[in-house]
Amino acid sequence: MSVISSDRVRAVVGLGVSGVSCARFLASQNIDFYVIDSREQPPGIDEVQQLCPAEKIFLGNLDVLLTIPVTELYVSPGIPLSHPILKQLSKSGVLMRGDIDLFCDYVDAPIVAITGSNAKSTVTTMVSDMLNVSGYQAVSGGNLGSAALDLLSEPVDYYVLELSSFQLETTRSLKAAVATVLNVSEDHMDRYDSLYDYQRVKQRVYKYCRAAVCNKQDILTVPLLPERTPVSAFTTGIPDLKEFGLLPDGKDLWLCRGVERLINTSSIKLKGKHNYSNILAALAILEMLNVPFKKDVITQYLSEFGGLPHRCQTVRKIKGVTYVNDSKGTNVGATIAALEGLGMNKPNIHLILGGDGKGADFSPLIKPVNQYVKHAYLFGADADSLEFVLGAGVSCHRHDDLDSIVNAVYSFAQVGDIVLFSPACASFDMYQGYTHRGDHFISLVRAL
Ligand code: UMA
Ligand code: ADP
Repeated sequence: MSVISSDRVRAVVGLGVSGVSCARFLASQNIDFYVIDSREQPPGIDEVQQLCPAEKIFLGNLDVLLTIPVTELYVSPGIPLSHPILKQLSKSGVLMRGDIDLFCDYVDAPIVAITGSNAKSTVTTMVSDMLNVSGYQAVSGGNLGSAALDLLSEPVDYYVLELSSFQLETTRSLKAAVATVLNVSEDHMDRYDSLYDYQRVKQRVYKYCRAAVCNKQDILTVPLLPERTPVSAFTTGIPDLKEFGLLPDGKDLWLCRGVERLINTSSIKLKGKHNYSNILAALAILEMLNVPFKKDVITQYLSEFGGLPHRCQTVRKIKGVTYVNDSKGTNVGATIAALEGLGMNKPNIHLILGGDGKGADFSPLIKPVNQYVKHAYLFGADADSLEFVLGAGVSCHRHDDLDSIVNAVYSFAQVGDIVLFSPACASFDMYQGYTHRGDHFISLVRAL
């Protein structure tokens, strides 16, 4: 049963980036709301105190939610819906929504919705950039950059949203013009019961979409949609008709659509098959939006786009050794992609990894590590588990921190080697986030 507007009692739960964006937006629409955060001093409290009367702000725990007559909550992505208070409220009929749902209530331009375990930020950025160079007005945000609601103030042709599984848990009103799940591999296993449970949440992005794009090489991304909904696919293999893929021709490698050659990879700045896959996904999304392919401007763009910071970025070369920062490699799938992207015929990679594994199974790393890695350097909360899994195939060196690893690797590495910092883990055991961790690595390498 839907409640009429005046019966709706709203509460914003969590005062991080997304919670504050909800509070800011509701206040701008003159809609009343409560604010609750389990922390005594949440990050967004100062701003929210300007937006909401003091008697409607509750800090310290979520219990108060059981005593106020709420009908709908805007739950921050960092709070799992399995939280006992939220579960109890949900059972009694309280609607669990999120910032993306609120955004969908007010949005008036088509949405491109992008999720996946890896490559979301890269593909989101490329789609938005490609739309802009093709003559459209597009903005991007969501799990990347600005919160979705903060994008609503300006008129645009397209919103390109990166959506995390956490955001999708509370999203039910999304009707994307094009939706995609780029890939699915284990992540956030400390929050989900199984890979299936996680994949089911990712697949929510497809609900009610007008068109979909999936990864032909990853069955977990394939949508279950009514037959009338068009679905396009990308692959790093040779594509079937109308699919996007790679076509080798002598020494050349082409991005193509079916048999049509679109762009020679030699004119693309980003390297590695995983990056070609990301570009193909972006091109497939543009086609599903009916945006004409402007070869010249897209090729020009791809010849200049060097990727986002902390994703397989070369920091510097010292004495013939290349140092690469991939601090955004926060799960096993990302580190495998980095190894496969950089790996050569003989093992020449010094891999630095460790941190909080979020409950992941590290064993998929064994094969690429044995193939491409000379030495592994381990640190952080899950160093023991990593050594247990990788130790039989490669020499593992344990360290207390990144400083000591960078010093050690400097003395071990030889001309032609690559030092790859791709932790396969989240950073929160030792850092404020992947950016903080990556910046630390960069500063250590620059100081060598
Ligand atoms: N928290 C509490 N009590 C509360 C509310 C939050 O302890 O009452 C804690 C959470 O457990 C979490 C932290 O506060 O540890 C931050 O949670 P949040 O929901 O307040 O996070 P926001 O600041 O709103 O940022 C979120 C996304 N963060 C998460 O999903 C954890 C940001 O993605 C996103 O950019 C932002 O919304 C805007 O949409 C970051 C992220 O790490 C980059 N995302 C994960 C990922 O990419 O793997 C999903
Ligand atoms: P996300 O936003 O999903 O975390 P990013 O674009 O920030 O994605 O990239 C995160 C990590 O995934 C980086 O370490 C990057 O090197 C790696 N990566 C990029 N493309 C792919 C891909 N197609 N498959 C697997 N990993 C990838």
